[in-house]
Amino acid sequence: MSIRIFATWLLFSLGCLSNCLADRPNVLFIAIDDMNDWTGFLGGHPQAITPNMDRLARRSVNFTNAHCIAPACSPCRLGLLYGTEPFHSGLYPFYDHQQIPDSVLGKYTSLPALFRQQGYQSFGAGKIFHGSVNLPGDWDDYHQKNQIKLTYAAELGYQQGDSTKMAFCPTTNPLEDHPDFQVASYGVDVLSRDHDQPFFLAVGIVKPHLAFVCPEQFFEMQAEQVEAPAIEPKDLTDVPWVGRSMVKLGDDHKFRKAEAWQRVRRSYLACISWADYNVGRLLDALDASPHARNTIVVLWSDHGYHQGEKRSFRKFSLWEESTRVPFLLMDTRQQNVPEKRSCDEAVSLINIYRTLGDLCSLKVPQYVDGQSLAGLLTQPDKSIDTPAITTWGRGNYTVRGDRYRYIRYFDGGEELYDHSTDPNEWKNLADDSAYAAIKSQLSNQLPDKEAPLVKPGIALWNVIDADQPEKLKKFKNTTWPDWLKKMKPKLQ
Ligand SMILES: [Ca+2]
Ligand SMILES: [Ca+2]
Repeated sequence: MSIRIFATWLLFSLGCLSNCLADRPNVLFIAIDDMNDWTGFLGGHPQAITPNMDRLARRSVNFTNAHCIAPACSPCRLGLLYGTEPFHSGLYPFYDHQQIPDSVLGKYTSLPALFRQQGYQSFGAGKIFHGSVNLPGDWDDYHQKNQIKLTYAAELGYQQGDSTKMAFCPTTNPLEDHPDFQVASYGVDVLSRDHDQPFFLAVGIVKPHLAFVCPEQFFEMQAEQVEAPAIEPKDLTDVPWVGRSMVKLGDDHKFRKAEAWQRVRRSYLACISWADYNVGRLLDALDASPHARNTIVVLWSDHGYHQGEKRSFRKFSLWEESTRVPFLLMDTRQQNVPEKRSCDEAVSLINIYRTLGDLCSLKVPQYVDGQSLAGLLTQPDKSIDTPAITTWGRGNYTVRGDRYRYIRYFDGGEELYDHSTDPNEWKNLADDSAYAAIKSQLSNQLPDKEAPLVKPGIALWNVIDADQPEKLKKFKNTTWPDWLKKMKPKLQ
């Protein structure tokens, strides 16, 4: 190639590259921590106050039957950000991002790294991975949080001793002292600037994660009396052992004893409104920015949350309360789209990686699980082929379809629920022969090969799974009546 032809080719290529980049949308990626369906747009609690997320939902495809990859921060985020199911990667338990061996990380490309490698600038703030760390290759810029001590007004809520984690009350600090405010401010700053390259901006909001504390004005918004979710006291009698071992009976017992459930739930709703406020600041900044018509917005929570259902608190289980998550996808390049587009098909967060890759014309590595949901932005009733599987420890899985949930534990224990007649998952139909065909159709979607744990020794402290079957021994010779007798004080 002569120098002149090469120069012409180079100019042409650079011109094409800059044009192609200029056409690519930016991404605002909003991760919320531990937020279940207690939002206005999902209707999981009648007193949820989330005007900002609701307005985003009106302009988005609202996935009303979306489920997490794993019901815990770390494995769900690793699955989503590396695009790999735990049963393919072996990343079942909790790993802080920097704990993962290089031999594993080398096989995968993180979502921010994917964007960086293909012409984007990547900006991150707050909890994106588990453990706010900045690994080489992920971010052009990552906001380091400024830890300011928060003061709790425990007398206006509930606190277990002087625990900084088990606190459910307002703070007395100004808004600016709270990490989520600072993280959103960083996002506002990035959105408000002009950029030479398209950007991938990830903002990780930590509330409503424990402690359930936030500025007092968000408590004042909530009614004093908060409705309890529907709870069946004998719900656990038809749940197999492994499932029962996932229940946080101790928390339920403490909250009952202290008559604190009401204050716990009210604090959770307040923290969701606080998260919503910070989402609103990001949306306002985007609307006022030069990027208002060329940005994809995706909002998701890493898993759901029990608030007393199945006598449990927190996540760490395979039932609807733990797996169902808010998931919104908006493309601001679309104008005059109908409001309230919703997709009711069961869908997993595993699909976010391929979806963003597709919308931003990125080359996605072949290993990545899931499918692109980009087509749903124009056809929300398009079918989704990939099953919504949630993994909790090696060997414990649930698959959610449009009507049924099927659970299978590592030791063969099973549950089956029909959401058309039993939205609370109270009646386990797994042993009913009338449902045998449905059960086998759902169980066929579960993985038949499971990757070994990435790092033996790091296991799930509170989950009995195929890598720690010895934990089940302590239950093996216990009959249900024995267990009930032992647990009776806690089950009152
Ligand atoms: Ca979480
Ligand atoms: Ca039950």
